[in-house]
Formats: sequence, structure tokens, C-alpha cells
Amino acid sequence: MNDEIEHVRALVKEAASVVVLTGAGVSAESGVPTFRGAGGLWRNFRAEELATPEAFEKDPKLVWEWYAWRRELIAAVEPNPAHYALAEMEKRIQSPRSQKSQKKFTLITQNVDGLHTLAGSSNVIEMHGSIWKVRCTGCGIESVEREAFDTLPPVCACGALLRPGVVWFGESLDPDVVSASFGAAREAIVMLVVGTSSVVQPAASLGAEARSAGAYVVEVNIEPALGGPVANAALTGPAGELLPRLL
Ligand code: BJW
Ligand code: ZN
Repeated sequence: MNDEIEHVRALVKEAASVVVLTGAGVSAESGVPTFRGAGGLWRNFRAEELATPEAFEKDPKLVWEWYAWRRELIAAVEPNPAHYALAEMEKRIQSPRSQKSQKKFTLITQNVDGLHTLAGSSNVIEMHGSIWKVRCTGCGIESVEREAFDTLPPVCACGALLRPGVVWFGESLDPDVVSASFGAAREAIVMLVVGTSSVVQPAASLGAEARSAGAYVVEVNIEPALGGPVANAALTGPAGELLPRLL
């Protein structure tokens, strides 16, 4: 394992373009539950049952209770060494010295918790939106709301229901976000895929996109999910321990 970490560390250091894709596992050590696997349930519901426009239409209060619970939980936690290591990696790769050589670093996350930004990452592509944003289902106005709502579901000044500013199953991702993410994947020399079960599309295809464009793909996960055809290497263990060792 030490040799493998050393090898990946050298590749990251030399690569002209590094792309990192993160999922719920990167926030697990902060105390944010993942979606799948142990602890991935809320009142016996799976994400697939709550994170949908149909669930919101049928029972907006229930869906908002889930989000209110998660907002409160996330507000109380802090970034962990995995988030800080990625923020530091960005700083080193984009330092004035490396800038002369035009090195690129792109952090793409599926997470809506905002912990990468809180840890100091400055350029984060949030594929699935942000749990701190809300959008009106009537007038479409979007805003950032960090305070808890007095009543659930919250209502806009226009009278329509507000919804979380996230991407649910069956909804399209922002096309700019998709093209920025896939563009970065195609340009990657090294891609780290961290803490994601790689089942939710289109994010789940980014590793394969990078690999087929020639990138060296490294999976960092307590339980590798990508498999041999996509990942060139797997670092198996907690992201909060492994990512700091890549610096
Ligand atoms: C650790 C660790 C530690 C733990 N260290 N590791 C093509 C084929 C098949 C289906 C589709 C397809 N294209 C689209 C679909 C449908 C659907 C989909 O993918 N379904 C699959 C389930 C099959 N996709 C969509 O609907 C997407 N929209 C779309 O494609 O639009 C076009 C379209 C429209 C209509 C029809 C068809 C196409 C939208 C997907 C939106 C996903 N939204 C959610 C909720 C966001 C808001 C919220 O947070 O509430 O996003 S669902 C949930 O899953 C959330 C996550 O971002 C996402 C991914 O989860 P993630 O991050 O991988 O977490 P986990 O829990 O699954 O895994 C954690 C991992 O961490 C595990 O591997 C652990 O081992 C590891 N781990 N601790 C390192 N300490
Ligand atoms: Zn409104």
C-alpha cells in the first residue's frame, strides 16, 4: 500500500491536469451519513424514494423533513482531513510556481453539503446542487437559506412551495455543469474517484470517460466500486487517512 500511495503521489505531482470526483464517502468521516450501505437510511426510506420530483409532489412535508434533518446535521459538522487534503492539493497544484507550467486542478463533487468549500477549495463543481440553496417551484427564484425554516414545507413570498436546490432522480443536471465535468474528465492526466459507489449517472461515468481518454484513474474508497476496467489503481481505506498521504 505504501508503494502504491507513493506511486500515485508522484503521478499527481507531475500531472499537468488532475481531476478529483468525490461522493458521499468523502464526508462520512465528518459524520454525514452516506446514501447507500450502513447508516444510509432515514426513517426506513432510501434516497431513491425521497430524492425525486414525484415524492415531493406527493408529500412535500415528508421530503422537506428529510432535508431539514440533513441541513441541521450538516450545519453541525466540520470538514475532515480528506476535504482539507483536497483543498491543499488545489493550492499546491495552482501555486504560482506550477502556474507557469499551466497545471490544472478540477474538483467535481456529487455532494450537496458544501464541506469542500468550507475546507478551502475554491473551485468546486457541485454536480447535484447545494442543500443550502432553495428554489421556488412557482416563480423560480433561487436563493441561499442557511437558517432553519419555521414551518415545513417552506413557502415563497409568491405563495408557491420552495424546494431544495438539488438535483433529484429523473431531473436533468445543469448542462454547463455536465459539460464542464466531462470536459475536465477528458483532459485529465490523473483522476481520483473518491468515496462514491459510482451507481448514479451521469457522475458514475466520469471515471470511464477519463480512462478512455487516457487518464490514470485511481479509486479511493473503503470498498472499491469502480473495478478493473475503469480504475488503474485502488487505494482501499478511509479517504480521511489516504488523501493526506497523497500530499
Ligand atoms: C468511503 C468512506 C470513507 C464510505 N472513505 N470512502 C443511465 C443508466 C441508468 C440510469 C440512469 C442513467 N442516466 C440517468 C439515470 C437515472 C438516474 C440514475 O443514475 N439512477 C441510478 C440509481 C441507476 N440518474 C438521474 O436521474 C440523474 N439525472 C439524469 O441523468 O438526467 C437525465 C435523465 C432524466 C430522466 C431520465 C433519464 C435521464 C440525476 C441524479 C441525481 C442524484 N441525486 C442524489 C440526491 C441529491 C440531493 C441530495 O443529496 O438530497 O445525489 S441521489 C444521491 O446519490 C446523491 C448523491 O450525490 C448520489 C451519489 O451517491 P454517492 O456519493 O456515490 O454515495 P453512496 O452512498 O452511494 O456511496 C458512498 C461511497 O463512499 C461508498 O462506495 C462507500 O464505500 C464509500 N465510503 N465511507 C472513502 N470514509
Ligand atoms: Zn416564488
